[in-house]
Amino acid sequence: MAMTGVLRPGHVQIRVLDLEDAVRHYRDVLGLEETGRDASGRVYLKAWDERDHNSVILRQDDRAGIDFMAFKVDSDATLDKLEADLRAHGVTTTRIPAGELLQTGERVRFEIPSGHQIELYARKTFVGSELGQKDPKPYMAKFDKGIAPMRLDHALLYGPNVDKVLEIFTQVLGFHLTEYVTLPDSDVKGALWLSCSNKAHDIAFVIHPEPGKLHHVSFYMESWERVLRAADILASNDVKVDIGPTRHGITRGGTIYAWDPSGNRFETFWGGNSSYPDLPPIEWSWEGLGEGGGLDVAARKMHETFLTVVT
Ligand code: M3P
Ligand code: FE
Repeated sequence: MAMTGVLRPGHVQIRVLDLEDAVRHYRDVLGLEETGRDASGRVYLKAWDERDHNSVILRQDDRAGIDFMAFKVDSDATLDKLEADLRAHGVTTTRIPAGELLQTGERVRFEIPSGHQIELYARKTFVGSELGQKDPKPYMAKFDKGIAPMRLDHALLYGPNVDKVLEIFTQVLGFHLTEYVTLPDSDVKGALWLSCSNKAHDIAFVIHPEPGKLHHVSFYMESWERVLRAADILASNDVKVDIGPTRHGITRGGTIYAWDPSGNRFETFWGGNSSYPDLPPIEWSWEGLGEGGGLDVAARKMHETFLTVVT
């Protein structure tokens, strides 16, 4: 598949209650690399297999949650075109100047009907991975520091108007719907998994009365074995685990959900289906999500925290 338009999740800005506690978590327990700090005090990090300067930005605030999630697009021309397409669809956009985030070009920011701030950008400084671009080794011992995911993978966001969000992502931004859950006794799609790539999902939504909420930010693990190793690291650092290790029926990915020190949920995720835009999406019923193992294949039940604990 030729990848054009929107390429991948590029960065998330996460609000944390105590910056240095959060840095200890994201850098030392999760094992991301700190790549910078800016004048406003925000901390920038990236995972070992990412080549652009940053993918996670931590901002201290008195309220946890997500400020915005951004997607990298393939060119400045695509950025201009998608901005025009969003406006034609009735979405208000604003331009944030290059450099407002370290090593990151101009961003187009817009609010989607679920109350989340989404951004598109075309440029971020290529810093490379420590493995290099020529004849790279597969592995470095230092990648064993912490959980050490390969990359930022996706986020699951909670908010209202999921039907309108589906329209924007599929009709304007070129995503395809990979899986969805219908609400009890209805055809209404209450949860969506959306991909701009060949992955099982790059962003997902669950319907929720309060706008702009974060369910989790997900990091991609190299193997199921590394997810199990993550469970040991979480336990030895007294990190509170929500669910797992188990497998999601939806996406078929291996998973652990756990909480950062501010109560933001994160996921260590491995595997998952491939997706293609020509394939019809997989449908899950509400019972399928719970007892059918959509959420948790091993426990085959709905976990109350899945629907109620968000930041
Ligand atoms: C995911 C996710 C669920 C399946 C989820 C798959 C929640 O990767 O978004 O956590 O049923
Ligand atoms: Fe996830």
